[in-house]
Amino acid sequence: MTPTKVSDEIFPITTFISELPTSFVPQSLPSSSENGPVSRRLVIVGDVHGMRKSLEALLDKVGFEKRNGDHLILAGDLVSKGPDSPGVVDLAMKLGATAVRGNHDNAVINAAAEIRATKDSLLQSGGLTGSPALPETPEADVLGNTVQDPEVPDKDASATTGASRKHSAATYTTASALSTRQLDWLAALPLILRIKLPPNLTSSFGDTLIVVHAGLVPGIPLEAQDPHAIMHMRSLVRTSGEESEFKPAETFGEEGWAMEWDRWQDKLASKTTVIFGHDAKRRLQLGRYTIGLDSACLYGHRLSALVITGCDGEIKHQVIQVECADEPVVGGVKHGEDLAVSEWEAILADLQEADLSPSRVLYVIQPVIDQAETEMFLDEEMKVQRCRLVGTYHSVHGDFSVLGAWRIGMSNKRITNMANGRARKLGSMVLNKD
Ligand SMILES: [Mn+2]
Repeated sequence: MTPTKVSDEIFPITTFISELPTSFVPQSLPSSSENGPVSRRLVIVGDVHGMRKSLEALLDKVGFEKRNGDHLILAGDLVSKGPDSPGVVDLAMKLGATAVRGNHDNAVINAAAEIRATKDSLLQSGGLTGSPALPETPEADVLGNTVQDPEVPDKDASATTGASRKHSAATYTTASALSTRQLDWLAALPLILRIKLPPNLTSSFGDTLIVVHAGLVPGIPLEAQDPHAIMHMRSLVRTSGEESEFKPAETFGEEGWAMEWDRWQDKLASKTTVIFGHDAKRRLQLGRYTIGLDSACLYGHRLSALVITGCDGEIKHQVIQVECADEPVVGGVKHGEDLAVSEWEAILADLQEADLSPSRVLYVIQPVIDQAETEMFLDEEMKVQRCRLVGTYHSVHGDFSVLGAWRIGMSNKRITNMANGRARKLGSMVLNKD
């Protein structure tokens, strides 16, 4: 599962595997002391994606106290897509949190490096005259602002950058919003965090806890795990006659990689439990030796924390969740999720009644007006696809906002919808009949 697209390139890794300092590892402490409760808990949180208010609400509910020895760990994808990526990184830095790099964190630091390189080359060639960071970001695309759609790479932008865009608009926006200090902090995150649990405490986790963003392949030593797969994988494909029994895959598969991990751990004397995120579709996953914490806060569901504590000779854990406290990225159909033909038809039928009610945050749509077909970058998951521009219109809170040839249809066998950022637009994806 090596990166096949430029957008997936792995930003130079400072630390591949990091050990959590023992000072943060839960010990068997008395449940209270003279000065009140001593917590010293590990609080591991799934994909935050710039949802700062939700993270704050979750820490509040957990009763997080750094001065009592609580330590925050973030399972990657701290940034991108949500409303306040800088705020999330700020909070993580302020709390002295530990984190691992997610695929979106990786994309954002790549995009930031690209923006910097473009600026530098423009400066050198004398071509930079106080223009905004390039490639263009969708800053101007907030509600009621403009009818021009930045999702369609216009000729001017590519002429200026000298290259087509490698990342989604959301990635560039996030990269531009983060300070150098924040980007440096993100870039220094390890891909794997290892936590050796104290041998004098009994634990259902086994001897070792691992935090990664997406997953690990059973039967391969940590040192030999593939960096790209660690940040992207969701399932495993069984192989035969290969070095490893399994190949990691980004697709959801029939079951997640975690099921296989659990089966493998059952055969081992020394167990390792993996805490991960990245799989919003499956939401909270509680396996025997795997805990998936991406509970789709970005899409308006929940943000989850695994709270681990040492108490009475035991490592104990519980999951604490809050409902999303931020504006979710999309109200309605979820970003990137495929629509069945019948669902698509239902949406179109619904819209024919032109019932643009204020309770329905966003809409697109008009039936397809065939336009140019071209290779376009969709997002980090779908990468570059052969696409077709389609006619759309957008309504926000019931008001018509924009008419335009805006988004794209993938001209393969799927119908997909996409939405984008704070502009709350939903783009229609159409089926190519051939
Ligand atoms: Mn992810």
